[in-house]
Amino acid sequence: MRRLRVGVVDLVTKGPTRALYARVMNANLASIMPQVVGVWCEAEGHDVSFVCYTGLEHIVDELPEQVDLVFIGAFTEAALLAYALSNLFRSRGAVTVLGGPHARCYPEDARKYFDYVLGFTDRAVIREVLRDCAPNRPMGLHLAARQQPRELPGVRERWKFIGATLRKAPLFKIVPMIGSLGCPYTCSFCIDSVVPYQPLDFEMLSDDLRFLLRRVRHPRVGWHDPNFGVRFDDYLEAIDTAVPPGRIDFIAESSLSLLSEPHLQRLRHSGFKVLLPGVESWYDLGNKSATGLHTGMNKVRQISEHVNRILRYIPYVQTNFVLGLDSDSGAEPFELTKRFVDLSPGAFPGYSLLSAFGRAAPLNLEYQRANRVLPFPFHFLDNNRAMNVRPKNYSWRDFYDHVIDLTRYTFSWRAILNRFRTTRTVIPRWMNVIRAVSSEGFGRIAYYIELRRRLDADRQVQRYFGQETTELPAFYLDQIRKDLGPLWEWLPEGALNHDSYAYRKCQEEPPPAGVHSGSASTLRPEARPEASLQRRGPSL
Ligand code: B12
Ligand code: SF4
Repeated sequence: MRRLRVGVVDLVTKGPTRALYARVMNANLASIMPQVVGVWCEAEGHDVSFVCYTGLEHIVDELPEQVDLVFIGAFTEAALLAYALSNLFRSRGAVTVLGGPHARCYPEDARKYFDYVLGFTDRAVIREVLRDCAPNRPMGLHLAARQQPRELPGVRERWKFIGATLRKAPLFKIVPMIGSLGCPYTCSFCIDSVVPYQPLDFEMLSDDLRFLLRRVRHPRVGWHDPNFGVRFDDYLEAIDTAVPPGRIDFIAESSLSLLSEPHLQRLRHSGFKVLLPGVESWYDLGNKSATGLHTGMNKVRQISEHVNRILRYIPYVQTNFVLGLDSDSGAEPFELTKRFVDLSPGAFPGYSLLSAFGRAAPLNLEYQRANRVLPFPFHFLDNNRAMNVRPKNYSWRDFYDHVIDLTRYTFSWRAILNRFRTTRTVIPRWMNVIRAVSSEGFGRIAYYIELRRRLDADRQVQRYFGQETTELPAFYLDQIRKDLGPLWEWLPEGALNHDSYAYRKCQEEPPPAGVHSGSASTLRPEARPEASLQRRGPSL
């Protein structure tokens, strides 16, 4: 095989930025898989240039002038940036590959702009792409392994790329690690609800932690496991055998049902400093939060006690909620969340607007069948800047009134002060304040208020939200142009629009004959000819 010049780009932002938060945090949001891809490409004998794009670099200057193959990892919010970059690299003669959440959720769309679009990715898939390395245009190949990889290179092997990324984090540096894939729970809105739980090699994990202790004075590790702690004892054993208490700080996302008091004691002992449990809803998903049949105010009391208990062991807790679920109606869910803010003043509430990321979750099919999905450009699909599912039990105006009210309550000076007083340690205290007064708190309030004003006054916005038109209001178009900066020029034609019903259409159509097939036996080509997608006419 020819020795290739390979570029790997990890996009952790949706465009160039100078924001203070981005300077401090973005490098800490780096993904694991682009680093893995870098390791696998080198192991196959190729030259790799790696860049984690945090929005501060001149992305194009970071890679060599001539690259044969460029892998880009992107969330959907960064899809337009990824499309623009692909266009740019293709213009210089490179073959381009997209992987990551956007590729998994919107492969039909991504194929228009990339030569390869990857779903589940293991070493065989990467090897196949390297071997093939050909332009596939106008429609790229969609390749995916049958399941999540059984093993991934650990910190030791990824260190070269981790180190380069963390040099961009000026204040604190978070090393990304993972010990499991998939999840045993079945929350219907989640991408992992249909992916079986699978632990990775715990011995390698211990070895990686020892390696890290030799490299960094006081490491911080962010676990990227979809649901940390499912095989709790094995997992903690692997950590405790390698890490003397207090030598590494850990951050993890874990469901409340896994955070019993004995588990919390153990987590504290092992150095866990930040936990992000999902509450999601006061009326749904009781099994995940271990509240069984309790709903409404009963659930608020129960969860709030639980969260306060967690805070006695763990200094920083973010509780995640989804706003606009079908189980919600009227003011009550929002009022209940306000009560939770009062009863658990030390927790930082993270709010996500209900979002359907293409084919991410089984529930998305229902939204598409009910014609409830709005075609917001990918750029806004970050759980906040747009809600692309029409709420079942609210008008848009009512919904945003409630969202504004709740966000104001949560980030009122009274709540900020309560949070400050109740939080015992210094960094978490100030972290809460910074998040509240920055784009996440105050910034979102201002954004939602402006949007709400437009729901009354801007005819384009009204018609778009009312699903009378799919023509993008200038309000949104201007934001994309501004956010992409110089890369706007490279945005391929058509990239602002996507078929937001592609998932449903694929499910309804019989598999097309003669679908191109990848050559490796592990590959599951999921390509569907574009013609069959387009035959069904406009999306709304
Ligand atoms: C850990 C995690 C985070 C971490 C780490 C983020 C990161 N950069 O990796 C943190 C907390 C920082 C985070 C933040 C956000 N997240 Co998040 N996160 C996850 C989570 C729980 C696990 C993802 C993971 O690492 N899995 C392990 C890897 C190995 O598996 P995988 O993701 O399935 O990837 C496979 C393939 O896609 C492929 N692959 C993945 N990346 C790449 C890259 C390349 C180049 C290639 C070739 C292949 C490839 O290989 C893997 C093996 O098969 C998922 C939910 C979930 N349950 O999966 C959400 C998820 C990915 N996050 C999501 C979102 C929306 C966000 C935020 C926008 C939330 C917000 N409002 O702030 C931010 C965006 C941050 C950013 N831009 O970097 C969505 C993404 C939906 C989408 N289509 O964009 C998900 C799916 C959750 C959901 N809502 O359903 N997140
Ligand atoms: S517990 Fe978390 S990771 Fe697991 S299915 Fe539910 S939302 Fe997804």
